Amino acid sequence: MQAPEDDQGNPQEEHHESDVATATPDLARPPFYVVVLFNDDYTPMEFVIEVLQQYFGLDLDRATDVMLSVHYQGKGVAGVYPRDIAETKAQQVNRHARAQGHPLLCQIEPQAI
Ligand code: TYC
Repeated sequence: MQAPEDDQGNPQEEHHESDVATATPDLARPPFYVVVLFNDDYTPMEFVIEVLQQYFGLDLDRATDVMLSVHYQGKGVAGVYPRDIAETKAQQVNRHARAQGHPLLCQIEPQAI
């Protein structure tokens, strides 16, 4: 295939959409992560409320709201933190839940822009 030329016959750089999209991948990464709780059929509601109070600093009313939102919607945000803190909190919650015999799942996701 012939290289593209401008109207003077000089070779031209080809530009693709993908070049632009990958030009600054690290700058586009959000620095904050959301800690997400997932619903399941077995973890007691009271346990989830306690987790939200103890690990995420929510008061009883807010913890109850978030727990019910997870229960009905399938997932919900417990908090938003820099990545290291978000990872640590998710690990702590999963370890605590497993130690108490509950399947409660906590994961982190990059914060939506
Ligand atoms: N669905 C659970 C129940 O009915 C309660 C629950 C809420 C579990 C939130 C997990 O992240 C969760 N006991």
